[in-house]
Parts: sequence; structure tokens; C-alpha cells
Amino acid sequence: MLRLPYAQRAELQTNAAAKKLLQIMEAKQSNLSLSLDVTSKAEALRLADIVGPKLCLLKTHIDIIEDADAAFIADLTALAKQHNFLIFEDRKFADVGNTVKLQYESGPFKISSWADFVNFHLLPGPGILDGLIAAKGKAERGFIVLSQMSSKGNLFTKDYSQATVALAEQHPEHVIGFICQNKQTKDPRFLHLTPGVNLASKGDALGQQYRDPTQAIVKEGCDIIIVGRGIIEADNPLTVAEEYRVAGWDAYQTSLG
Ligand code: S5P
Repeated sequence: MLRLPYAQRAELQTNAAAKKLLQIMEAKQSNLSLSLDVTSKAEALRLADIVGPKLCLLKTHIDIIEDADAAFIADLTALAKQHNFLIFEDRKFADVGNTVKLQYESGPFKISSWADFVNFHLLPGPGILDGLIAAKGKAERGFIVLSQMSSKGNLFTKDYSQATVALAEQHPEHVIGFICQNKQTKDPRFLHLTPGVNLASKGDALGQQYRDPTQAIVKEGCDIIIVGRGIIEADNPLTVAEEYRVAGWDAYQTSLG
């Protein structure tokens, strides 16, 4: 499955945040996203600082950080600048457009003011994307639609996944790509971000399913690997993050042919 280099794909982008992400991927030789699934801001900032130089993208679940506050967001966005990565809040919005607009721009987290990317389910229909687009927030931001999931027994069907691709194709300036397990479209404008990646494990006791970076990128055609516990539970997160970065980059080089 041959692909265009990130630099060329950056040129095709009409979404400024996606263009920036592809430029960072090229500059840092990284298609690695860390899933920062820890519950204290001190641990989150410690990990983001250590592993940040290896990342193109940091994925957050802001609602699991017990002491999250405005200072945390300020510190995290400062680290993003310092280490040159973007931030993706994995909020998985799934409500009617007006509620999602409020969840995205209001409440304690004001996600639209700091996250470069957020993701959403298409389950409620296309009004959810209209709600996200209508929200106030960062000038440069993009939306990622969940087209598939990594978990055992999930209810995503082929038709549903195809509907998410059709939506993305109608809004390429807003929808920058997919959370998925394999390639959804050959259109090089869209990024395929894939969770369920681990070098040492095949899954967990709660339905997660893993494969390695080579499988995800070379065989399944994904672009960005999302890794959580594979890195954050390692004795040396920096060393292991570098292993994932190299594995992801080598797989990308292979996919270029
Ligand atoms: O299908 C999915 C979609 C997502 S965004 N499967 C997932 O696991 N995720 C997220 O990726 C999940 O919420 C978690 O934050 C991360 C995977 O973490 P890991 O520790 O299993 O690598």
C-alpha cells in the first residue's frame, strides 16, 4: 500500500492544524501520539515533558485528571510549544449539535480554547459536526471522526464506517481524518489515527485489542499510532517511546516503497 510523503500531504491540506501536524511529523520524524492516560496533573506534565520530544501529537482525556485546572492547561500547552507537538483531546463527543457545542466550549475544561483536535461519533447524525464547527475556540483546529474502534465486540459496521468517510469528504476543511483500525480512504488529505498499538501485549482484560506499529502502518494503512500503556507503564517511558517512534517511522518509510 504505497503512500505520499507527509510533506506532500501537508501541501494538500485545507485545514491549518492538520497541515501543521503533518509538518511536525516530517520535522520530528514521528508518527507517534502518546495517550496521556494518567490521573494527576503532576504525572501528566512529567510524562509530557519527558516524552514530548518524541511525539507529533499528545492525546489527552482531560476528564480523568483529578486536579485539572486552568494552570494545568497552561503548563500543557507550554510543553506543546516547547517540544513542538499538537494536542488532541479524546473527548469522543456523541450528543446533539447544541449540547456538543456547549460541552466543547464551556464547562470547567473549555476544550475548544486549547485543543488542536477533538474527536466525535457520527451516531447522532451530521448535526454533531455542525455543533463543533459553530463553537467558539482556537482559530486553527480540526475534528476527527471515529470510523472504527479497537475494542472487542464493538458495534461499528462497514456501512457506518463508510458514512463517516462520506462526511469527512464533504468537510475536508474541518474533518482531518479518522480514528480507525485500517485504511478508510485512499484520499491523501485524510489522516488515519490508530489506537490499539502495543509492542509487548495483545490486549487487556477490559476488551482492548493490540497489534504492533508495523501491522498498523504497513499492513493496515494507518498514519499515526496512538500508544498509551505501552509507554506510560514502562519503567523508562523515554526509552520505550523512542522504540515506538523508530518502529512507527520505519513502518512509514516502508509504506512509501
Ligand atoms: O477505538 C479506540 C479509540 C480510542 S481513541 N480505542 C482506544 O483505545 N482509544 C483510546 O486510545 C483509549 O481511550 C485510550 O486513551 C487509548 C489507548 O490506550 P492504551 O493504553 O490501550 O494504549
